[in-house]
Amino acid sequence: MKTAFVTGASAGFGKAICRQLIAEGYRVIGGARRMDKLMQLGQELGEHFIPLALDVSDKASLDKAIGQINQASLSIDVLVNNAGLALGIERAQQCDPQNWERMIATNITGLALITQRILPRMVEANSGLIINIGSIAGTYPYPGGNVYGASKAFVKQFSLNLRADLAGTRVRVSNIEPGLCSGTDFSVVRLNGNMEAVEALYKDVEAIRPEDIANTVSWIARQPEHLNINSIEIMPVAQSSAALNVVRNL
Ligand code: NDP
Ligand code: 8X3
Repeated sequence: MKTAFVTGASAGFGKAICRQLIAEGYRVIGGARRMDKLMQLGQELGEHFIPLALDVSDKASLDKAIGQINQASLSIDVLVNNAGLALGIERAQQCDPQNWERMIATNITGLALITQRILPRMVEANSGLIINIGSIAGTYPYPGGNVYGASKAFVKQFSLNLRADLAGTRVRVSNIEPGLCSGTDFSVVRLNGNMEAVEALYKDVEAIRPEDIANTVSWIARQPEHLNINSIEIMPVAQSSAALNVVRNL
């Protein structure tokens, strides 16, 4: 039985990815801070789902979680680095620096350190797949994207650099870069629980669904071993690029 480790499994994409991989016969370790949510998911998914208390932004928690995985002699075939968050939509000059620190600690440091802990065993086994969850925000700038977008640009370049370091091994790395997605807690967290603003964001838009991202993860994992999917950028049909901004009479 193959083992997947999904970070951020208590909600949104992570939860949908766990459901999909369990349905496909994987053993899934689901990590997140909210154990109650993970236990609930465990009741639904059964004995092949292993809930794991994990705060990727806290080194002690991360060390403990990796220690538990190693102690159980579970070797990870697929790592899905999904845990992440955006905090705020203010312009850079108005942002709360604590929000920036939390995004960096979670989306950059946490993702990098989890990868660093899991990678040596994959290289030793000469097998494994790392799927990072980036974002279109790592490619397309927008007002209020500042540190969140930059953290996802890190994920994009980190994924490519891992491929460079893993040359000569069979370990694979992919970056999924989704656009606007509804049905997760992402915007509730970003907009600090302002449900009116959340509803306005998704009003009359057919956005990506968490199941679409779970299907994409599953598709990547089913590719033959001689193929590496470097990156996949996904937007809802309702989303597209806008023209560059020009300010007149500046
Ligand atoms: P959700 O808020 O629904 O889920 C985020 C998950 O990350 C939760 O399970 C949360 O669990 C976990 N998480 C957050 N911080 C930590 C932490 N410090 N340690 C461990 N787990 C953590 O958001 P989404 O499912 O939408 O987002 C998942 C990923 O997809 C993120 O990386 C996000 O940036 C990215 N993304 C989202 C898009 C969207 O529009 N929704 C579009 C593009 C990318 P808990 O709080 O229990 O720890
Ligand atoms: C989330 C997508 O467009 O809200 O990563 O930044 S977006």
